[in-house]
Amino acid sequence: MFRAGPPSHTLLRPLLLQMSLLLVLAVGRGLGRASPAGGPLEDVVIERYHIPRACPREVQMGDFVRYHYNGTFQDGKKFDSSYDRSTLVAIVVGVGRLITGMDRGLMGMCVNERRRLIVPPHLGYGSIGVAGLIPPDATLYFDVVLLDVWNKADTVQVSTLLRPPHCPRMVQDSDFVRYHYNGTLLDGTAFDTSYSRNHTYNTYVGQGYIIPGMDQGLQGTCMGERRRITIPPHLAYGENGTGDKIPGSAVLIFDVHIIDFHNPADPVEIKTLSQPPEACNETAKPGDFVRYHYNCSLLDGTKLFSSHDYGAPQEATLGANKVIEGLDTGLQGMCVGERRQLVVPPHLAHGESGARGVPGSAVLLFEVELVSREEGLPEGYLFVWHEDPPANLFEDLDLNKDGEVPPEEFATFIKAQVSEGKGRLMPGQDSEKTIGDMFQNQDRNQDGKITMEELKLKSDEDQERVHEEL
Ligand SMILES: [Ca+2]
Ligand SMILES: [Ca+2]
Repeated sequence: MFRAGPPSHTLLRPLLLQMSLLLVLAVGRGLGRASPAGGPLEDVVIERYHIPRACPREVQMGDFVRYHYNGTFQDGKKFDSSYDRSTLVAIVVGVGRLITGMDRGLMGMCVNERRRLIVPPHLGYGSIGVAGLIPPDATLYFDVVLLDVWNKADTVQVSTLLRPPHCPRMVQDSDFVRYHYNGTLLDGTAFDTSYSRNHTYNTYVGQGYIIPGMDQGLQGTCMGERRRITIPPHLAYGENGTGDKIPGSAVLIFDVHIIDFHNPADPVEIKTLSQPPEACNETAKPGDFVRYHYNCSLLDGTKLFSSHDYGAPQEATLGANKVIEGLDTGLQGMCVGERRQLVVPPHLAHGESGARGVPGSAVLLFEVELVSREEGLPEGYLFVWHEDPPANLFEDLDLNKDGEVPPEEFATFIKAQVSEGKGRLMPGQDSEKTIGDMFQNQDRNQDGKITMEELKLKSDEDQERVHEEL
């Protein structure tokens, strides 16, 4: 019974409000003093018939509680029940908003504890009662179960369930975190879990995208950490609650597991694991054609891809937008034989939407080994001479001296240049295709043969273009 109950309790409320003055008088007369008849007044009788094994907190004066109760008379007849209204009582204890018997009877209670209270009339509705509901001088019997307790002064409580031994970095404001969680009320009722969706919860921290208690509670977590975050309602969903699972004025417990986090300003994190025994003069750079082995996983250890699954190294031309940006960056500057670990944030990997097998916004962990490196050509070039090109290039190309160069002559000549070590083709592409492309470039009228007038070195072309622009 309470004086200022929830709105659903409208019938009883006016009566109870009228009662309050009388009750104050009754209490003032009664407690610990002599009864009008001269004998001592009895106190509320408390029977704790179920005490939960763990009781991290007991109800104190001024705490906010949520509980269910059944109220009966001595003969067992029910006069009131929160169960009938399907709503827990949510109220402050010990400040005179409840009948004194209930204020006292709830003190020291644990969440999920069950009590029977016997409230004598002077701690209930006194010698007047409540018209039509409680007769005068009624002793009241309450069966109470406590489901929630918090205080306006409460802050977010954090307890570490598992902290990884290695924690080089902790979550801070503006980081983007992916985590799993189980959400329960204080009495253990589950209200939500990310595991059922088989998808992490992803959010920025400290930016107001989530409830304030969570924004605070995620601060300082490590990759892989498991943490319990207990949030009072004023830092969660307040008096109104949300949805049909989180009632008003409820304390929320989140057991979170941090999968990964990053900051949108993060670069690729590069760590050399081992260097080749011999000194390395030249390292991989944009344009180079490289072969590398790699293992790719998520930060929680989930394996995603490995070049070892294919039995051959991965191949790529660096700086050509062939691999994700973070990997491209991480391969640059490597010696052949070097091994590196790369931590690649999602904005340099597969972004918010992810890719096949890669969750959205996932940070990727690579272990790479550079197997080989072929010097790239300057941008836009398919073939370069190591020294000056032949003085009479067209004559050299025109093997049968008929004044024109068909594809066969062209290919024969270029291949000879390569095999004699005079020049080289762009690495990383089938040489027939490259030579075909070169021919197409030179056969400017597309008639299948190159003439003396058509033939032009790219370096000369570029030179001309510069002049034209000037
Ligand atoms: Ca010819
Ligand atoms: Ca032509």
